[in-house]
Amino acid sequence: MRTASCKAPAVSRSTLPSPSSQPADASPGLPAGPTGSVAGADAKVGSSGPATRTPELVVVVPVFNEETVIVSVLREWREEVARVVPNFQLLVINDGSTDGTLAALSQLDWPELTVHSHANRGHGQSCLVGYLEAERIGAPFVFQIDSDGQCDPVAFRSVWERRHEAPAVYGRRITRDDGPSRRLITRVLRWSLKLLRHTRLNDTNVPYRLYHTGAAAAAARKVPRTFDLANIGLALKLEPQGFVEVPIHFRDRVGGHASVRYWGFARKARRLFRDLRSL
Ligand SMILES: Nc1nc2c(ncn2[C@@H]2O[C@H](COP(=O)(O)OP(=O)(O)OP(=O)(O)O)[C@@H](O)[C@H]2O)c(=O)[nH]1
Ligand SMILES: [Mg+2]
Repeated sequence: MRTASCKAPAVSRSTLPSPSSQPADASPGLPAGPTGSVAGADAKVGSSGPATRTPELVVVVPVFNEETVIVSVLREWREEVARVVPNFQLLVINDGSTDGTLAALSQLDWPELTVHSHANRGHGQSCLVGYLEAERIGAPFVFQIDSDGQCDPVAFRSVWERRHEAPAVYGRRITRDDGPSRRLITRVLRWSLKLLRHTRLNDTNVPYRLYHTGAAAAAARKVPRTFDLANIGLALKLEPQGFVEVPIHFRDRVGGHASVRYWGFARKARRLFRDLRSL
């Protein structure tokens, strides 16, 4: 993996092998360097501002073709996180975007912004890459959000304040603007996983999750590389260590396109239940 601070040249293409060239059960992360961690001499943050110290928090933001919203989403999150955690890093995982996402990112000259680019591997696996990178950076906490504007920074503080109660603090989408079909999907997923996996988690796929980095990275290594909705696999792996749920509001998408529509959900669900057998 190569990770570059977001200054010209803003981002570098990952030299990772494509997902299909990795063993099926390989860990989701990056090719091990001599130390078994992420390779990359350029994996540093900017030379000024809070990010020159090891950040206390890495905010992982997977992005795929969100050129219309990515800058505004990062801007609002940067403002809010800075109010709560002065020393943080924004880690954007550009998951093979083919639109102007990368160009939009390259215009941002923020010392706390780092962009990692790799060939498309999907949302969940991109998140796992972010957790492992947070571990390499040495940040004790890692927080993941989506890049489509659905995650409202207003609840961040209440999540952060619970960080010492458990290795995992999840937002739980209590109110949401993204329509009845999305609410139904979350409900069906919740009850299916309760029945099949006996989970007590209520929102296993929520993109609003704060982890103790060491715990998240260790669990990430155990989630197979082929696991599609890998954030769900990670949450289930971590559950025995305890978790906290904090009610949040979930907004509607502010631009771009939903990746999964109509029968795509049935396909995703089938894949999930197949993947769960490998967990
Ligand atoms: N769809 C998709 N999203 C990805 C991928 N990699 C990273 N992402 C990001 O993951 C987030 C979630 O994707 P969405 O398509 O919004 O999925 P969703 O939230 O279930 O769908 P909506 O409810 O329509 O927003 C977005 O911020 C994407 O930019 C990928 O390979 N596919
Ligand atoms: Mg979304």
